Amino acid sequence: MSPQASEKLVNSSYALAKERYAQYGVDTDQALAALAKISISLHCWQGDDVGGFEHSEGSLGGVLPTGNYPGKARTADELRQDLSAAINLIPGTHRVNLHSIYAEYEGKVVARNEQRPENFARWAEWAKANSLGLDFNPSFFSHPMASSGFTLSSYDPAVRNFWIQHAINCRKIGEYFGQQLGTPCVTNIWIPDGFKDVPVDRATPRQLLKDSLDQIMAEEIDPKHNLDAVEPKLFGIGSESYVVGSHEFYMGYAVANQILLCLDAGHYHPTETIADKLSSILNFIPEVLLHVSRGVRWDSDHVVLLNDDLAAIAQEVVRGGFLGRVHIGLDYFDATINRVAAWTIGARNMQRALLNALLEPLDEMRQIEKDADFTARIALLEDLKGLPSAAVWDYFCLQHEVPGSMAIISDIRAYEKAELSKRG
Ligand code: RNT
Ligand code: ZN
Repeated sequence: MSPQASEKLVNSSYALAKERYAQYGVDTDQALAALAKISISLHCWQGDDVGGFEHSEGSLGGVLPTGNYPGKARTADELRQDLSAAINLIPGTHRVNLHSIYAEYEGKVVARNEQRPENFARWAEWAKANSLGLDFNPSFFSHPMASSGFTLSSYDPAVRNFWIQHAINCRKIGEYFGQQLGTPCVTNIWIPDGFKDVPVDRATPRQLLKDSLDQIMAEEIDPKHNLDAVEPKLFGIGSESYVVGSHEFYMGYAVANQILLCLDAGHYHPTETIADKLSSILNFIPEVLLHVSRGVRWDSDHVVLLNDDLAAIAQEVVRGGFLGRVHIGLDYFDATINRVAAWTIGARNMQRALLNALLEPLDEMRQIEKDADFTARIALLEDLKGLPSAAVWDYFCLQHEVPGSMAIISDIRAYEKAELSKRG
């Protein structure tokens, strides 16, 4: 089909869809305007399987990328180029989420606990030039000082202090990103600390972690520039029996200190969803960070699908009126498929889930529930699933000058041929 014919089809399909939604009292133009305001934070680590550019020794702390699809980014320039390729296929304005292992040292190696904003100046420049926001993460892995499996909760004060200093520096780097880009950087702390087997003392490591966090957070930083988040986990590979930074631990810490809690969709029991947590937690803390991901059995990090779990997350954010208080980030790493496609498909799925939620006749749904008419509620909710949201999505892509639906794959293949296939 020619581009003109395809554009015509998108326009006429949208006109029909607009009428269908109007029957339910939903204004599709309004939904699209709301969707255009939502930024997704793209996790840079999908581009090189959480490798980073320090090439220092040490395990990933249970984070386990698998696969060997060719073409992964080997340098910061390649990673930025790949990120740009994905961003060009994602409608709207977005953000990039960095880890401290993606610093650029320009030849002279800087210790992990001595990083400074200048080591990220090229990232900030690039983000500014491309109108992107930046988010950040201290990296408590891939380093000899993390080889015991413990960092901020280590019994060894030298190890603890090393990582405390690292996190203090990272908050300053977050502040710098916020100042440079005029949008607050969310700096998120996740540590791998935990025991493979049943521990004797569950209390001391948590007391040590609390004390470390208190030292890290001691300096006040203007929330206009940097926002702090902490990320819990139920279990990891190598920490099956006990994780120091559990959900209760960090929820308590976030509430007590009025910082952000990071909810990673892959960090809970298989039947426990993060969607249900938002409306509870947001009574007690101002904002939340999401790590949208997909757990499959013991792995927490598959590419996000447009499935019921994702729909529920988007519905909770939209129905609860929480769009202004929830920072949406992605967190997964699949090395068995084209990495630009992994970013693009996951981010677009997040947007499609949000669009579906924005296309709901919320007032009517609320009234039905208030009236306790649960029969009408199930009937309406099931009915909505068949409405033509794909036509609205394609129109959104057209508005933002990116390919709609399956059309992304030809751009991804072209980029693979021109760029990724040349990498050794
Ligand atoms: C690990 C956490 C964490 C990491 C990234 C690399 O279980 O989800 O967010 O995935 O920081
Ligand atoms: Zn995460």
